[in-house]
Amino acid sequence: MPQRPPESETQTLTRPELKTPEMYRVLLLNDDYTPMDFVVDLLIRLFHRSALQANRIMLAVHHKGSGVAGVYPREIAETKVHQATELARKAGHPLRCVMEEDI
Ligand code: TYC
Repeated sequence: MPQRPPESETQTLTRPELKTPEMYRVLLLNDDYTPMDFVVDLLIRLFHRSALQANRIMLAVHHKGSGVAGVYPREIAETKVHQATELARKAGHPLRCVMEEDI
């Protein structure tokens, strides 16, 4: 019969705690100058929205002042904000994109 090693020689394997990541909403803010088509393209390319969803989100931002482009873990949300802002600036548009915790 195989013998187990004494307790002092055994290793306790602990599982690392897996926390679900905190999620952040990436918001687009309305302004009077960024073309509607640019916002729709951005939502399709960067936030992987369908053309229909992208149009709806853009119009919601246009009418209500802000709208959710997507919800992501913190680092991904930060990257999306950075990329959206860069694309807008390079195209000469004042579009603002911000993030907030999704509670
Ligand atoms: N209000 C802009 C216009 O009339 C369109 C727009 C929509 C701008 C959404 C920014 O996040 C935005 N051209």
